[in-house]
Amino acid sequence: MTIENHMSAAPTRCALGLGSNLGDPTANLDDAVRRLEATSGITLVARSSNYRTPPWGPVPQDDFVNICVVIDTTLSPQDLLKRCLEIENKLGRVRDVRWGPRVIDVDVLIYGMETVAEPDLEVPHPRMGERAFVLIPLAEIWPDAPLADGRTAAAALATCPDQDGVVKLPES
Ligand code: PH2
Ligand code: MG
Ligand code: MG
Repeated sequence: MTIENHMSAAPTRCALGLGSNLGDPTANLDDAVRRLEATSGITLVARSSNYRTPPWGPVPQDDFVNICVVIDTTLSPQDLLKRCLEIENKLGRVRDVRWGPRVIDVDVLIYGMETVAEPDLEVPHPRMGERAFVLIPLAEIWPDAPLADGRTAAAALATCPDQDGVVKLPES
């Protein structure tokens, strides 16, 4: 074993949030998860149920299907972001309306205990603590996930508004 191999960094536990409201949302999510799993340097640890969620934000649009996944990765935060964007592009994501409809969105929510504050990447995700469409799937698979404000996902969910519209979909 080379020194490089011997010294290779331990993987970091991360959470990703995925959403879709164009085309066949559950098929798009499955496709994205398959591509994440097939990525060298990423191991899938857990995938949440699918949740139908009312659109959050200023743009009137169809309901989303949202999930979260937990992964272990040896990729850096920037390389993980790059891979997420690559998967979005492969699935045909077009970036037009901010907060508007999308074939697939893959967001880096949590990267270990690290804080990243870069123009293109903020981790932990700054708005996840108030969003039921993120916290409900995340708390299902990683209730102790550490948010930016020091709360866990489960604790944030306990005071999170807009939970009523989020519906767990049957397994397909
Ligand atoms: N993503 C948005 C805007 N609004 N609403 C729901 N329900 N789910 C999303 O994933 C979502 C949204 C922009 O990232
Ligand atoms: Mg995004
Ligand atoms: Mg998003």
